[in-house]
Amino acid sequence: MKRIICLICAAVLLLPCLALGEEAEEIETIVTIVSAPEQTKAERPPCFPDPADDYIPLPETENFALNKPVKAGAHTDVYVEKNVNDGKTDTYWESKGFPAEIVFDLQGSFAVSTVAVCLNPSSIWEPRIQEIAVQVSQDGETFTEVAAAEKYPFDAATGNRVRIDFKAVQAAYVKVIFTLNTSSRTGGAQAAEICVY
Ligand SMILES: [Ca+2]
Repeated sequence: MKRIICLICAAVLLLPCLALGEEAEEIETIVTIVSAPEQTKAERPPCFPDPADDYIPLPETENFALNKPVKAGAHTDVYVEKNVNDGKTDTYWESKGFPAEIVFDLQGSFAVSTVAVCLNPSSIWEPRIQEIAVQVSQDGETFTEVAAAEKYPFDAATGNRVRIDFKAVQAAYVKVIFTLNTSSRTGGAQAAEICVY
């Protein structure tokens, strides 16, 4: 009796398998080959909102500080001052302590009215406040304050950038002075890019 029950069970279990096997043979295989796009980093589909729409806007005029000579005091680790005006927000300067001064030689006298300080826009860079003042000079020795020290909030939601506007003034040198950074990850000033317009 037991043997009969076992045979019936085996038949019940095998039947669906046999049926599936027959069906599998009938399925027509269709393969569509799609060429992969040239993609080296994460990209936003066009239908998604662009986070940059919420960034603090920067002037579209020439950035007089871009790739110009720059001097600063001691830096942290490998985060040297030449990273601060190389045009890339994924490289940055980090001072060793405060106050931290960084001076740009604009290699010419220009009418300037805005300094922008940018961190990497990635949200990995948590919100923080940095206290910043701006001075200008025509000879690189005597500087005049054009923007007094003020606390500026950096937030990835607005591009991790701040914009310091002041009355237009002729300047051949621009000094940016940092006196505070509330980030818990550093004891110094941080800037991925400093732009002068
Ligand atoms: Ca940079």
